[in-house]
Amino acid sequence: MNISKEQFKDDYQKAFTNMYASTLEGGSSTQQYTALGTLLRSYVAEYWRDERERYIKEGQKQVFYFSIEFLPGKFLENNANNMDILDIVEEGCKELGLDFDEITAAEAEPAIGNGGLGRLASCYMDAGASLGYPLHGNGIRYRHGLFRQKIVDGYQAELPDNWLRHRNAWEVRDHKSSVLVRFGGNVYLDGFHPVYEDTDDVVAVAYDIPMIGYHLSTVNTMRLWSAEVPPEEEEEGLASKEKYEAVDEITEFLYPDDSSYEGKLLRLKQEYFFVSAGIQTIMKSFKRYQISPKDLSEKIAIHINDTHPALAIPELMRILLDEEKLTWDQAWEITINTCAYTNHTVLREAMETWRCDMVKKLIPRIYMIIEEIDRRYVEQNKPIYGDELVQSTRPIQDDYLHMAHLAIIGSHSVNGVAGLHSKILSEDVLRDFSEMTPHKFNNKTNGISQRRYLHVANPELRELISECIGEDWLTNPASMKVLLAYQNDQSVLSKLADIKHQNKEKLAQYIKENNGIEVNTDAIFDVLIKRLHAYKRQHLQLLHIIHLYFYLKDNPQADFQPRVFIFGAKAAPSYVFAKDVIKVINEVAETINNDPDCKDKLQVVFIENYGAALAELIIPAAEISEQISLAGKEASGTGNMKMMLNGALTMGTLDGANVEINSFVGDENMFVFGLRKEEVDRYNERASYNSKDLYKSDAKIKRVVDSLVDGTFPRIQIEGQTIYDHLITHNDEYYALKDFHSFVEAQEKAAKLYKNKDEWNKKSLINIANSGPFSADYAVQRYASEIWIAQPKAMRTDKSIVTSH
Ligand code: 73E
Repeated sequence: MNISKEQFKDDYQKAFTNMYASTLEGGSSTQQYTALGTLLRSYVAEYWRDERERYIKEGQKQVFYFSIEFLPGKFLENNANNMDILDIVEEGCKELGLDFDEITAAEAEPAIGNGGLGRLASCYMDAGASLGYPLHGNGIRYRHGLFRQKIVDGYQAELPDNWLRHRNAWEVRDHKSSVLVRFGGNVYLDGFHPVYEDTDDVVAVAYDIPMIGYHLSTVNTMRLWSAEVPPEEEEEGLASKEKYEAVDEITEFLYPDDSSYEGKLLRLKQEYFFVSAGIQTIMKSFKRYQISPKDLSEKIAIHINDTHPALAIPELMRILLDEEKLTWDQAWEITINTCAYTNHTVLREAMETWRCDMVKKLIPRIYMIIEEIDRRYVEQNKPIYGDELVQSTRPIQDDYLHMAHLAIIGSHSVNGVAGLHSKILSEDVLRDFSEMTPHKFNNKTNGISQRRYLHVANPELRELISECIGEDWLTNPASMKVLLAYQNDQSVLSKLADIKHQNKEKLAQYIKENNGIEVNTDAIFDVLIKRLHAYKRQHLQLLHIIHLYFYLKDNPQADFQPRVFIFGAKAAPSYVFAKDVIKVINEVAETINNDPDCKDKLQVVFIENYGAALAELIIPAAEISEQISLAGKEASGTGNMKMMLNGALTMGTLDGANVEINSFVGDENMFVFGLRKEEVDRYNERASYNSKDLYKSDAKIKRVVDSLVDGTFPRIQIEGQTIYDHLITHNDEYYALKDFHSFVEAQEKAAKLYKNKDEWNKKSLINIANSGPFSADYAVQRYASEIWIAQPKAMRTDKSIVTSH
């Protein structure tokens, strides 16, 4: 975008005064942020509108990404960067006497996602807009995002996240796009026509946020829905207090569970609410432009991100049947051709199933349609595939609705999110489906936004890379490979090390201010940041740290490679094991950080309230990227890609996308350890793993595990016992003890390598150079060309958007 600094400063001052009737310098940083965000949004407003109209006029195929979570991170810097005015904004603020860092800090993070799933959706929004694809988000505007985590006495406490307190500068409430969503009541068919009685209606109000592409390629829309009482009910005084409360509740908060599922009615309501609102809107706009529903799958694609939006399938059927009056067969063909589904997990506890009586009561017409989908599925497939296969794959089984089955049956494409994960889906978890419809199954390895995680989060590294290889990599990340030519260039390697050190200093400063701990910035920064879950095995790292602690206590004079272990993780509030792991980490940290034998050698930091915003501070400072899930459990992971991009070396099992990282960089540039997936399967099949035997026969393991319960670390009686029981009494479900020695060895290898700085820096550079293929841009291109069959717009070459300001 073309704008001068002077013009920007002028606009900013005016915008501030318009908004707050006072002067910019006297405003609070929150006000300064809000006015700045609003101003930048106004810069793209006309272009945003024009792009929406252009898509329709040109009849370009639109893609709607339905996701119950988005995790966009902060908007300001990323949007300014994509508008090519980040420097102008930064310098302009400075010249106006404002502190840009304070302004960016004042932006509330929209924590409307839990972790990887939501963050992936947002990376894809960014990539879609940057490449000029008409890719729009459809989700929920939760008034409260994921809880704010506070550590109190080592325990996680959960505080409400009121991210909308100061309003969201980027959103536009579009009440004219409101739609009615019907719940409950009775439905019966009068011929083919459904008659509704006594329904409980809710209005879905649209809030649109612009998704601004890099170099302003295009501006797409992320539409988030908020529930309100229908205005007619309000005006006629028909709505009771209970009704207001029940409606408010629908979009009040995000369920705080990651990779797990609870069959709560409210969650089902949320799912139908945003899906119905989204599908109705899509259909309405097509009517407005007189596009025949028969052409739907040529004009739009609907992406179902995990099973939460799977009701899009029967909802689309409902509209095609009840409103468009198509036959079942016509409607079904259109639905399948329009919808595609991504699976993100193989964990049993994350598989959504709903009690049929619940679905029937909440959304009776939708349930009728699901029953019919099920009936026809059995009728048509039994003669071809036999009873066994059909029974195991039908959507309704034993009075439960299986959402993954519905999603697969109603979609033309089913993909996993990394090579290994997709293989597990088609050969194991979804084998019956892939036998019946192999053509639907495919892999789309996840991708990340290099703009956010490198260009914006680590500008010094961006500069260094551009100094070496020019600027092509900014839009063509595969060409980062050219950087390999510098792997023996001492001057580049030492600049790389300096940048890492500066980023470590920045993080150390944050840790000092927030944890009161002064960490040794010459130590290895060993980082484990992700949601807390037993399968991700934060407790394995904990055991390793305790092992090092004992080593130092036994050998206080040993030549020990200093280490700072950094954790960041939220636990679902009802997940006892996960919460107990947090407590134990904090108490182990307390003991170690206060032990003079460990001073400047071994330090443990738990960073409170880890989320998308803190990730951007921590990732550039990471030297070891911990990706230590049990093989076969982590579908992909994306933190692994982000840390690799910033030059960290992966310490990982052959799980999820670690396998692809390994294939790009080779064994010599990462630390692979642990059981392979096949080995885990073998132990499971034969039930031949006995953690208690291992514990009894292995003195090192025994000592470490016993320390959880023998008072070595005070104040963890109950919590230490939980982990002990998990490991010993309940047979160590995730094989942490089995992988312990292999992990310790890999860690020792890393410590040894770190002493050779040149070698380490070289490997770091090799990791950066090989991270290009993980760009979300490529992932979105693959989705577009292989699943959505959507085209990007022809790109402008001049890159200049001139605003009317
Ligand atoms: O491996 C990650 C993956 O990188 C996976 O665990 C995560 O999705 C990421 C993006 O593909 C994920 N989250 C959920 N399922 N898989 C999930 C399930 C239910 C609620 C919230 C999140």
